[in-house]
Amino acid sequence: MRIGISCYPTYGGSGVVATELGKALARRGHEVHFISYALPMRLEGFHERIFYHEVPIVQYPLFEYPPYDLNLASKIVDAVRFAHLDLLHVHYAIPHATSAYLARQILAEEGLYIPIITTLHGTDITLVGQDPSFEPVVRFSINQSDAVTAVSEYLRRQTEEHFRVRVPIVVIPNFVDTERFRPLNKTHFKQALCPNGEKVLVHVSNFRPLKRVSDTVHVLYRLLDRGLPATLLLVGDGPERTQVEQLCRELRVDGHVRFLGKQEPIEEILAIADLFLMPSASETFGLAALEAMACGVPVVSTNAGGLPELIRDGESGFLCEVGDVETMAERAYRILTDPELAETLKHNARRRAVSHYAIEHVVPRYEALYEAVRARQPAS
Ligand code: GMT
Repeated sequence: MRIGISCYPTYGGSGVVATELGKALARRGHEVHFISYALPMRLEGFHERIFYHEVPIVQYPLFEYPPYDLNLASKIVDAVRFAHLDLLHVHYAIPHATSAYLARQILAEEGLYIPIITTLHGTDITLVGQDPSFEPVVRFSINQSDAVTAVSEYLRRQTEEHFRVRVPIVVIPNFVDTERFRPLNKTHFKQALCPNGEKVLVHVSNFRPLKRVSDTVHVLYRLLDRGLPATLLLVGDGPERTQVEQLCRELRVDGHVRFLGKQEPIEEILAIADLFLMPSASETFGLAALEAMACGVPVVSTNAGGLPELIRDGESGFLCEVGDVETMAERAYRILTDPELAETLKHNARRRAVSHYAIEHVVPRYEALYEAVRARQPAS
């Protein structure tokens, strides 16, 4: 098949999922065309069946805000016409599903029908999508899609509750490359970062307020207070960065925190982690936690959104109430001071990632959906 994929190319789970899916589809013999305003972050290297169509962002004195959605729709039209795409798979509804719909309407005038599969990821439904300034457009674009998927049961329910959707929503969970993300021995790296045998806590996010990055610092503070030597590695960057740095200084734990910025490859960092922290206020799936689990790292997270679908409380990590840093710190302390418990959680985390979320189990579900959508496609 010739598949067009549109996604955000920046640091974020939906772009990661879209890119990893595209790469996997190409390995399985499909031709994949990424359509975005920049090269997706994980689209490194060269593959004979992967193509990239850059959407130009046209500046014009009248445009205080350049209309990216229209540039994207035009680029999709161009890719469908000249690369003869069979279908479009768009990730994150805003604006991708809407631009895809517009492109489909334009192409229909030429007698071409391009089916649209929309994958809902998170705040396109749970936060920004529900804002009245987006809501009617999001609902319309979802309803116009030929198929809609959600990354968790939680997200499916949220979409059905908040949007009057007419199309059935298929849950296809996120996935992980369990070969790339696997337990690795990086003793030298660990010794360099933690020369005194400190325990390593890792958090990865785009530092938006809903990620509650400050809570990781409060957890660290409590661990140090209980006399446990520990280092917190903060991976990623975003709007909360300055505030988190400030908190580290106020709590006098700045010497125990390393801001690593937007790092790839994350698996090298996860290889030295004793614990992964995800204190999010909302999370439809929690891809970063899944990548940690695949590396055999236990997770202490909140019980928000879709996280209980991913993490089994007491088996592959621990779930806590949002904002309850006391309990998070207590669970973290238990894991970091009880080698037997840590070993069990590590083993279970890796096993769950492999048995439920391995890329080779999940990608065929998208392929089956593509086939089903094409089978009911109107003749063009
Ligand atoms: O919706 C967002 O906040 C952004 C989105 C992204 O592009 O990173 O994240 C969502 O999609 C990820 C991939 O499916 C999920 O793993 C994240 O849980 C989800 N984020 C939220 O729900 C906050």
